[in-house]
Amino acid sequence: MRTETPQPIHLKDYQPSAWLIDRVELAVHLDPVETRVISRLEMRPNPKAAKPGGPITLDGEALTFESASLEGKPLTPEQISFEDGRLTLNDIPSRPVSIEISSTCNPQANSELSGLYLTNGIYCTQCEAEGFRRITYFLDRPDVLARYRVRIEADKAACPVLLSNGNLVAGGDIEGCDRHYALWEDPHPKPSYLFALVAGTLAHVADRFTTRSGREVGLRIYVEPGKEDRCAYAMESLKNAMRWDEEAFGREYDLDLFMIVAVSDFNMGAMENKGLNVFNDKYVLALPQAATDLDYANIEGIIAHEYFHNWTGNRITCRDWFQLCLKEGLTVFRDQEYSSDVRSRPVKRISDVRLLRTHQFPEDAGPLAHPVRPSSYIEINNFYTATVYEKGAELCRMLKTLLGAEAFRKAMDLYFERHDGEAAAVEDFVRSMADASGRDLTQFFRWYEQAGTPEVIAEGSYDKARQSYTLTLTQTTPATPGQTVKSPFHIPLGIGLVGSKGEDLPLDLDGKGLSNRPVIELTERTQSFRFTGLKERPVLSINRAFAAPVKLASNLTDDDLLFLMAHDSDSFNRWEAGQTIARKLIMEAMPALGRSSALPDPARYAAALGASLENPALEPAFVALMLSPPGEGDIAGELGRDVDTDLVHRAREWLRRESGRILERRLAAAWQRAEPDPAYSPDPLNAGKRALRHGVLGLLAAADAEEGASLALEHFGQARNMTDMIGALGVLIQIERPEREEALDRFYEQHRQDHLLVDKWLALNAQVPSAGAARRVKALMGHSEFTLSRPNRVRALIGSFAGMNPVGFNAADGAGYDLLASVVLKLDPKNPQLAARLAGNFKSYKVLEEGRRAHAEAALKRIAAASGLSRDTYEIVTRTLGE
Ligand code: B3K
Ligand code: ZN
Repeated sequence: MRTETPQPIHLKDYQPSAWLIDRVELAVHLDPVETRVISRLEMRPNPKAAKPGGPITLDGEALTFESASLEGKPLTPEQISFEDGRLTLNDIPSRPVSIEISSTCNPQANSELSGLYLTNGIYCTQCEAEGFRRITYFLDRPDVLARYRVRIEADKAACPVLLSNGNLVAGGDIEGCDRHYALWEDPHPKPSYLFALVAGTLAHVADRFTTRSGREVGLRIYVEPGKEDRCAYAMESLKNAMRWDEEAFGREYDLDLFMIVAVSDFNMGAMENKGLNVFNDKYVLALPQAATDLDYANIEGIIAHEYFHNWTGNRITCRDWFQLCLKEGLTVFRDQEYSSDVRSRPVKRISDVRLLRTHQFPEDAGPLAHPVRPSSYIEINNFYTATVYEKGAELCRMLKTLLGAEAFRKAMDLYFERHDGEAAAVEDFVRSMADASGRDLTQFFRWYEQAGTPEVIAEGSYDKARQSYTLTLTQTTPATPGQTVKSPFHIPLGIGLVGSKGEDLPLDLDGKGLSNRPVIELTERTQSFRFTGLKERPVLSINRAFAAPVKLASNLTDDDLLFLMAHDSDSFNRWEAGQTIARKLIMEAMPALGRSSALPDPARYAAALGASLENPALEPAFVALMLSPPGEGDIAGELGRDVDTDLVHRAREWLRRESGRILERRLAAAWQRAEPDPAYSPDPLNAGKRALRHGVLGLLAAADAEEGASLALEHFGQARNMTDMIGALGVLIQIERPEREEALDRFYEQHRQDHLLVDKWLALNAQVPSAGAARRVKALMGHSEFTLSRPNRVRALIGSFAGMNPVGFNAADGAGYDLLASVVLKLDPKNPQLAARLAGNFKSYKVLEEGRRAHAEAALKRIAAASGLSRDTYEIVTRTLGE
């Protein structure tokens, strides 16, 4: 329990450790309530420290200390002191020493799921960011890299499988008892956050991979016995990712064994521990009748992400936690590129931008805004954010855009060559980019240090007499907490000038051809670009492929946007044009709905959607994305203040309803046309056809609730795979009709045996967009299936409610906020990481209209006033309130 106000840690205070650890030998005696860890550390003073050597202070948390010795000699009580869980060993000579420490921990009591814990009878660890200190006393910081040898000993019957990082070097029974042991050795030095240990009753599937240079790698996926038949897709994904990293980045795997373990209780998606990835089982297990197309895509992407960390994160790790984006942003970028290569690039790009707009833009616009590389934190686990991950990936993408593919690859090679085996900083990465390309990236570096989403205004004008087109770009970035003044960013923007037949016109920028790499660079606050040799007025297509994570406004007319929607050769901007028109229509509809004055006319927008529906050249998944207008959070962000979430919802529904009505016949035809192969396959084409059908069904239902509900119920009843089932339910939950409850009940009855499907059922319930949603969620919290002890359950019910149900969560009476506050308070003592993450759902409360804002603020204050709040929740709540 916390007694004092938590203090922030600052980037500027970074100091190298006074001691280094070269080797670690752990002996772990597993026991549910008293696991003993004896650790032998080979340590030496760090020559790079300001004061090498001196007393050794080791991090520790929730440990029971037993003894410590120096070179075999027990340390006396006078030589040992404790402060805030940390252990200090005094009188240590300033030379290489060997320290041995014995301590115990209690896995069964570990509800935080950080350190060593038990889930479904399986021992499992999670050490990132600072969980290793909950297993043994250690220099638990990422710039201390050591070689590990781990001996695990456990009851044979309870734990037939004993796993740790690296290669298995020995194992066997222990005479005279029911226990056995395994000895693991990891030849690669690693920081403690990459340590892992798993033990229990697990089955596995095995495969092999031969690397480009001929190394034979054994691949294993461990799951609960009986689930082996659900691992095939994950295994294929792993092999594809391994091959891709060799081809795209020249990176090979470096151990004889690569293991993945799927567990059902995990604080996040997955963890890249060296050679032993631990996964939330929802990102491993898949069968057509139990996983959706989206699940398949997530499995593919997350398996790849964790695997790619082996180079970006593990071989080159982070100097300190402020550098988190160095591994996370870069690895997200790599997994996005991988998915783009094995699936559809435009569809992946659009999906990623939608995610950025839903999660990162609001973060950047609210009280929790922080730079991609933050300069201070109270609890590092609060910084595994959309900004560090998704915006961090955008920065890597912009570097690639600025350098070009070839120079970017050279720069990546240089980065690996220079920093392999090191704990690096963001500066090292950007320096490799600059050195390999000869580009000055000084201004670009601001992207890492300044928070907030830049707003770019693009104004173009055509001069017929001169046959030139002048584009004036202006950038501004709103103030964010602690950063009131912003300097201009270095912004690369993909550009096209589209001729009247839809063709890309040659780009002649001040006499310089741009056609090879059609990218312009905005570095000033305002800058003009003049294109010449244009015989007709072109239509501007700017920020193609969403090269820069900015908000864009332009003087494009509705005609221009409709034209781009039909003709732009850049698929992203084709989709974006539709989004821009839809956003405008929704914004215009809002005051009209409020006052029942004249509504805008969506006919031309709907007609353009209709044309996309019938264009055989477009991939179904792309058309599905076209059909969906910007999300409610996106609209709220655009409004920026006094948001009435009900009105936003009504306006968006109005547009969907009108579009559905106008297109009714054409939608019905598309429904027939998009029928996928009857045998389920999760491949992008068939998945796209299903996505399109569900998009179509959604619009039909928006147009006619009765018809829509019956069609959706029929689709639900006939569904032969989980995607169709969830697709139908996703439509039904939007409709206030008895079919909704019928389908939800049937789903539960059919699938109550499968915990991943119970989670889906809870999540669907949580997303029913009604003012009474909080009541439904509260009732489900009393359901026998619900427990606060399982993160997936909590995220499914509470996370979906607060994060994906804007109408329900923001109900005008404040019931949604009260519910969330109560859950956060109950959860905080058990699992502070998860509690803080849920509390993050208040991040946009300041844009709400007065009544809602007051309710949300009261709920936040109720949390803030609680005594003994965790550092995690304390930090989120106080920052959100702006205290
Ligand atoms: N590196 C982990 C996340 C750890 C989160 C710690 N609170 C998974 C990933 O990004 O690959
Ligand atoms: Zn990651």
